[in-house]
Amino acid sequence: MGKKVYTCFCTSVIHKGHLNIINEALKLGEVTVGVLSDGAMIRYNRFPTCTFEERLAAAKAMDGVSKVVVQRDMMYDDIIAELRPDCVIHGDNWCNSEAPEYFIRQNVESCLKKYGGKIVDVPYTFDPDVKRIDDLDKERLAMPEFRRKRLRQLIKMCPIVKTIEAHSGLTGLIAEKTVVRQDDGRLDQFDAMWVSSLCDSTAKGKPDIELVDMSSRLRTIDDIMEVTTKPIILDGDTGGLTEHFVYNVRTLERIGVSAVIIEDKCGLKKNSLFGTEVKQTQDTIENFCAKIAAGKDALRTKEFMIIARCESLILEQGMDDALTRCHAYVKAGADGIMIHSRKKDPAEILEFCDKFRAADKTTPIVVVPTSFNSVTEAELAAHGVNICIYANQLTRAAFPAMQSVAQDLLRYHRAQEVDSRLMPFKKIITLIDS
Ligand code: SPV
Ligand code: MG
Repeated sequence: MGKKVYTCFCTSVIHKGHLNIINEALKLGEVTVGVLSDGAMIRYNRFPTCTFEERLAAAKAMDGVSKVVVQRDMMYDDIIAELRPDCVIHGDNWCNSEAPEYFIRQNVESCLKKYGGKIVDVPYTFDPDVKRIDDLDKERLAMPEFRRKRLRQLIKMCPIVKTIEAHSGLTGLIAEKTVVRQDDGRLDQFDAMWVSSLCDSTAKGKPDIELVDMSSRLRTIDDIMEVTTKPIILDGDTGGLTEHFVYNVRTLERIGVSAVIIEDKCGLKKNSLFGTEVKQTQDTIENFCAKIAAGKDALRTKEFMIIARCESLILEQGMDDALTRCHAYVKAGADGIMIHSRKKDPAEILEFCDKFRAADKTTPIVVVPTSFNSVTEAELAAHGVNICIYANQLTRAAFPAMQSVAQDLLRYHRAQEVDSRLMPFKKIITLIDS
């Protein structure tokens, strides 16, 4: 009797390379194909360009495959325990100790070792057709119709959508390409990007008072979009005049932004992290609801999200005011709410989330844990939060590093003393696709 052979597919498009693996697998015995679940695929690799059901159907349609199963985790412990295959077959790209998949190979090896199973590494198919198909699949993800809907898809797929600030092509590339291996060996990456008014203004050397106008914000978004595929949430400040907001949401929707978050302040906007130290005025519920409703009315897709940000806790107006406002904003059509706080202790935010969720089970909640930074993503998710935004950490990391290098160049009148703190350009350009 032939051997039990297992291979897992983590792809939206089946090409020559996959067919080659199946052919090699068939030479060994009876082939079971695992299709990686959406949740595992988005942490491991690229966001799928087709649905899970379509990926499953494509695997079932392959000649010679005896069985198709769902692999729910990027690690193989559960699936190997369930199937006990004699061998797991995979492209030999995972043999490269620099590749993120290398640790997955190690995981497979240790799972198989328990009962004498083997890994079969098949030479990776380097072929111009395969590369072209792969490039096309990636490029598709950057197109507005794919990128725009991706935030709503992620909210359904992820326990919490991990979002990081980007304000340039380079920070966009960091958001797009940073992948880490967790202690448990699993890979992780960010899901989405936040184009912060604070960081976009700071990058331009300007205060965060809605001085950087929409044309300039769109230029920043375009720079990011040119080199990334992940969805974008724009910090829309107050949304400006309703008469302008209705035009701006249409532009954002058309270019493929996924969401705009507007805050319930009016007059000269100051950054929320100043709280009551500066004069800030909250809009009336009535006016802000009218702005949300007008924005929703202007949209042409069901994909783009208008998220209402409530400043009641920042402006010390109390929990009840925050809850009343957020429920009213949802009633006016908001697709999500963002609640902000500048307390160090996350208790206030968590209390809000619990109370909001008690009355509204579905509307997405967004938080920005800058001040209450001890809270973990898992805790936020347990309190019903859907999107966690790391709103300014990249800017705050880069600024002191650049400032101290500038000071030392002036201090030593040469560059040698700073060199050990610098990344070689050769390494930086590995981020950039050529
Ligand atoms: C931003 O990043 O610009 C924000 C979030 O609006 S905060 O700075 O915390 O107000
Ligand atoms: Mg802002």
